[in-house]
Formats: sequence, C-alpha cells, structure tokens
Amino acid sequence: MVSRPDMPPFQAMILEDHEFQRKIGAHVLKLCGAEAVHEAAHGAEAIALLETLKEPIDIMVCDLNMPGMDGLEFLRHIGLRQSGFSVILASGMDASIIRAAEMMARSYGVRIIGIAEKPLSEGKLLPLILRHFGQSIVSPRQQTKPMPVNEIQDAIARLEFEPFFQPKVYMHNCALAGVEALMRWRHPTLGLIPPGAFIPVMESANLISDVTFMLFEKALEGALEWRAAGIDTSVAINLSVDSLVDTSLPDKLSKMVTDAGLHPESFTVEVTETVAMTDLGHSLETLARLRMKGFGLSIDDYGTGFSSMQQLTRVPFSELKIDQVFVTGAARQDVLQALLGTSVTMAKRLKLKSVAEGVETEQDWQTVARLGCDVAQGFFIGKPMPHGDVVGWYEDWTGHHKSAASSD
Ligand code: G
Ligand code: G
Ligand code: MN
Repeated sequence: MVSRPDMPPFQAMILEDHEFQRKIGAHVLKLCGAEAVHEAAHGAEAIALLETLKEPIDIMVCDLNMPGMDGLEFLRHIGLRQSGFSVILASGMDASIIRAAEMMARSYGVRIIGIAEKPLSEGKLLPLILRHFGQSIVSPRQQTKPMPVNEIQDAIARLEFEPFFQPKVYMHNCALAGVEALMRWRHPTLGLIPPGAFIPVMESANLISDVTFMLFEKALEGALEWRAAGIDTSVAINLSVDSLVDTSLPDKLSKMVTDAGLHPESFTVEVTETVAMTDLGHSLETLARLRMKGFGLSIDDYGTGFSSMQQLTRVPFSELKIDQVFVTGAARQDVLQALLGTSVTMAKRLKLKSVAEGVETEQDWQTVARLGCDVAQGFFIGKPMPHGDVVGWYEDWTGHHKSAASSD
C-alpha cells in the first residue's frame, strides 16, 4: 500500500454502463484513497444520484459510450449545472473522439483533469486525481507576478534577455548529456528575473517567437564556445505554442544551425504536452519537420498536462522529461516513486530517453537511478548558470566523477 501524505480523503463517483468495468473502477478509486465511491450505470441515474448525496463528490470517472444518456450528454448537463467536481474521462474509444469530448466538456465549463484508458488501474487514475488537489501539481514557478508588457518590450530592445544553461547528465556514467537553455532577464535594477514573470506576458503579446530566435542565437554561440573548450554537448531550447504554429520554424532553426557550422542532431526542442496538443495540425507539422531535419524532440513537464499515451505516440518525440513535482523528494514519498516508475516504463515502451527534472539531492538521484531513468537534471547536478560558467562546472563535475568519459 502506498502512502499519499499530500492528499485529503475524497468522495468519488463512477459512471459506467458495463458492470464489470464499473466494479473495477470503483475498486481502483478506493485504492486511490476515495472514502466513498458511488456507482451509476447511465447518465440519468448519475444525475439523480448526485441530487440525493449529502456530501458532494470531488471526482467523477465518466465513461463516454453508454446506452440512454451517453457521456457527452451527461457532461453537457453537469457543465450547465456548474457542478464543482473534477472529471476523468475513461474510455476505450479512439483518441480523436476522446479529444472532441474533452473539448466539448471544457467549453461547457466542466473541469476535465485527465483521460484514462480502460481498463482502469491505480497507476492511471492516481496521477490524475492528484491534479484535483491542485497544489501538489502546480509548480511554484507558475505563480510569479507578471512584469508590465511595455517594460518587457523595452528590455527586449536593450537586449536584457539571455539564456542560462542547466546541465543534464547520464545516470549510468555521469557523462554530460546536454544543457537546457532557460531564459533570464538581467534587469538593471531588479537583478535576475525568472521566466515565470515574463514568458506568459511575452506569449500573450506575441513577442515570444522573436525572443526565442534571439535566445537560440545565443545558444549557438554557447555551443561553439564550449566546443572550442573541448565540450561537444547538445543544447535544448523551450518552445511556446506561437513558435510551434510557425510551420517554417524548422527551416529557420536548421539554417541558423548549419550557418554556425553545427548539426541539428546537437539540438533538442522541448515542448510541454499542452503546447504540443494546441492547434494540433500546425504543431504536428512543425514537430514532424523538426524531427525529420534531425532535431531532438522532448516532452517537457511530463505528468502535469492532460495527454494520454495515445496522443503522445502521434508526435515523434525522442525524449520524455518527467516533471520535478514527481522527482524532488521522491525518496520519501512512495506515491511519487510509483508515478516516476510508471513514467519511466512508459518512456521505455515508447522508446524515448527518460529525463528526471528537479533532482535536488543525492537521495533523489539514487531513487531516480533505481527506477531506471536515463538522464538527470537538477540542482544536485548543477543550477542554471550563465554561459561563461559552463566550462568551469564541467571541469568540476568530471573531476568528481572520473568515470564520466569525455568521449561519450
Ligand atoms: O528556470 P526556470 O525558472 O528557468 O524556467 C521556468 C519555466 O520557463 C520553465 O517551464 C521553462 O520551460 C520556461 N522557459 C524558460 N526559458 C524559456 C524560453 O526560452 N522559452 C519558453 N517558451 N519557455 C521558457
Ligand atoms: O523547462 P522546465 O519547465 O523544465 O524548467 C525547468 C525549471 O526547473 C526551471 O525553472 C529551473 O530553474 C527549475 N529547476 C531545475 N532544476 C531544479 C531543481 O533541482 N529544483 C528546483 N526546485 N527547480 C529546478
Ligand atoms: Mn524545459
């Protein structure tokens, strides 16, 4: 039995016409910590039941295809009633149908916290249920106070944005696997400002694409500088939706790379699940083209988005980065280890390199290594640093880990 210290007890309901599947669902919800699980075989029964309950439910697991009132109609009803619970869609239907249902439900104001493929299991439901209890899943970095857009525009003109670089290393031999470029604002009076305070603003003001190109230019300069110092490392950048819907982005990036005398194989593009699934047509075109040109493609912050495994297989990803909420402190929390293990296994099945973000301590490292993760990133290895510090960090790191063959 896994312990889950961060989760209060909750009330749940399963709506599923198939009796056996319903029993499995109810059982799994109990395993996940539900205090009470109510069962309904069709939409009308669920609505009637909801009206009689003394204690409101927190989580509803909802099947889509049912005789009588189906899941779609049911979701419309509860959306219009502004019910306060979160919904997990459980279905064996085709991904495109599930996505349509998800979008429809959201547009009615239903809080969809995820999709679970049947048969349901604890491993599938628990990460979704954790999302309901928000705080454990929303990273603190998303809560920074935004800076005014006009100040950001001025700062762009004054070239105050620059990438810091954070190393990622292979767990089996500690060799450098790459560095991730993370944007920083070197503010003349406020000092270093983290991305949470300006990236969302840049995104809504259509500034992010231009800034991303400037950042990539700096990343190229860094790569050349490190090569000159004998460190031939790959560099990752983060992309927003705006960049992904630009289907000419792969050509622009690969021209920049070849003009610098480098190869796309030494660069990786990181996108979050949510970003990759927005405007799916254009995003898929851009992502497939980036991959064709040789760039690595990474799913960032895995576990905090809403995609199902089916959706992930549509994009030619090469790497899966497990979000730090599942990594930091995992040694002390069984539930995090279970989720980590599931993510690593899934990465292996999809033939993706797995990367654990937020490895802060030796214990985090040991836990993640034991679970079979390929690569680690986090404060334990190195904090994000200015480009000039990378060589010094590398010498330090390889000095402490002699097995880190520089030829790797
Ligand atoms: O260091 P950290 O605070 O650097 O980064 C916070 C968040 O900002 C991360 O989720 C990261 O993906 C995002 N981020 C950092 N740099 C960039 C960037 O250049 N472009 C985009 N789109 N996101 C970035
Ligand atoms: O792109 P992404 O969302 O993965 O951004 C990585 C973020 O995580 C950055 O804000 C970076 O500064 C931060 N970060 C990297 N390593 C660690 C770590 O070990 N602990 C914590 N708390 N944050 C980290
Ligand atoms: Mn990232």
